[in-house]
Amino acid sequence: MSQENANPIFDPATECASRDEIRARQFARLKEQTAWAYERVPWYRAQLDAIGFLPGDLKELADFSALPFTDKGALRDNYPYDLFAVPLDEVVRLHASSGTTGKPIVVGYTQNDLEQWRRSIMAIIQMAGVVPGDRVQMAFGYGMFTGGFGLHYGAEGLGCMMIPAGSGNTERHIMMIEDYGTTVLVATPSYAMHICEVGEHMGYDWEASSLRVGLFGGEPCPPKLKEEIETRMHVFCTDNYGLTEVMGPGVSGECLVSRHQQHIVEEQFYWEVVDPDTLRPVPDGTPGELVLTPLHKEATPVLRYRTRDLTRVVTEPCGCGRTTARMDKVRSRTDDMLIIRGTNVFPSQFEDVLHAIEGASPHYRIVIDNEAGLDRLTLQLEVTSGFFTDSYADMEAFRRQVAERLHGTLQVGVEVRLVEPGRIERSVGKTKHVDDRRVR
Ligand code: DLL
Repeated sequence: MSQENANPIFDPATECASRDEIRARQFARLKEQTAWAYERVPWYRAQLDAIGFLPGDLKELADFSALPFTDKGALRDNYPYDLFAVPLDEVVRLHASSGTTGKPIVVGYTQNDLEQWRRSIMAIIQMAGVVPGDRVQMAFGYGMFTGGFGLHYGAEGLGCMMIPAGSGNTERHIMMIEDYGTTVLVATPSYAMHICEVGEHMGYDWEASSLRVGLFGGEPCPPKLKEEIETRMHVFCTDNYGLTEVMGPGVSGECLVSRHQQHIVEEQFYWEVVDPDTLRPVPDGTPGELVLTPLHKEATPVLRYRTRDLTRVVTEPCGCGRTTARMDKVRSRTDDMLIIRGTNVFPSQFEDVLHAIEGASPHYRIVIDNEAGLDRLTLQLEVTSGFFTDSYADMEAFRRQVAERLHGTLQVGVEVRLVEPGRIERSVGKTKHVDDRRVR
């Protein structure tokens, strides 16, 4: 699909500046952020003290790579507020995302953080061809997940009409698109595909629909899926990337020219790409793990956050006129985090839930596949021999209990299938708990 609309640049002064100007502005902000974290967060002070680094030692950009990384573990260990850099009465919003185990990781926003976030979103949605006056229908949930509120306020800020439908109830989404003349749909790509298929079954004519742009993100959008959504739903499908730890959505977005890469909002984020083994920076354009430092974060500043996302970043100017760096689509991670319908799930969370349930054996397999475009999560679980009975009612009650506990922890539905003791294949080497059958 072509996007005929004019695609003005949100802020030419920052998005079209020379590379030197961009890096110079980033360096000035990095100095501020490093001092902010050092002076206000004991954990950061201890990290920097441990290597004898004072914020004043940042004399040039290259010095920044001497700083230690921050990872999910640091956020987990400091749950919930120990990494906050402002008094809690200056925090006006909390969001959270799954931790590897037990507790989630929590981030906070001051009024100014929300304003910066709004600006990032305005930049990336305008890249995608969204203009003031567009009618934007939200299919992300409005909850602790950053996707709903983040994109909501950014789209409102740009002057769009927000339709806060929220997640779920697919038929109602289709009705709203038709009745309200929705022009932009915000969703995970897999949920967009599902909406498309449900519409087709209802006999909805996507070609005649008002829908023009898909603002998708929160999970990888493989090229095949993108192509399929564009052809069947007749929308211009754009992908945007972000993560809770550094802000939420709004880190990078796809413009109308560079369809396989995403412009990083460099006014807000300093990016580095490192070799995931040596953790040393790699030359521009070389694949590696993305490391991000938000440049304006007051409530929860983060220095050198290891995203675990694998990508490559190039800095040549883009045909759209922007000079901001572009990252390749993220297709894989260096850890075992799974993204199920936009929700982050770690196999270790299954482990923790099962460990606490009497009768659940340590032998299980997590199977992920797609049905009608939607990810489906199934747990095949062996029951311990002492617990296994022929009573259907007992086993069904047990199955339900496992499913409910998993749902409570993971925030996504899991179909639990019980199997007899000894049925899950034992492996000789590393046990493979996850069988991801999704087509990529
Ligand atoms: O998914 C933020 C977001 C919401 C981005 C809505 C875009 C739209 P988390 O729940 O913390 O935050 O998950 C972050 O999801 O490290 C990636 O592995 C993955 N991810 C997010 N967007 C994309 C994308 C939000 N467009 C983690 N392509 C990240 C590939 C993505 N992976």
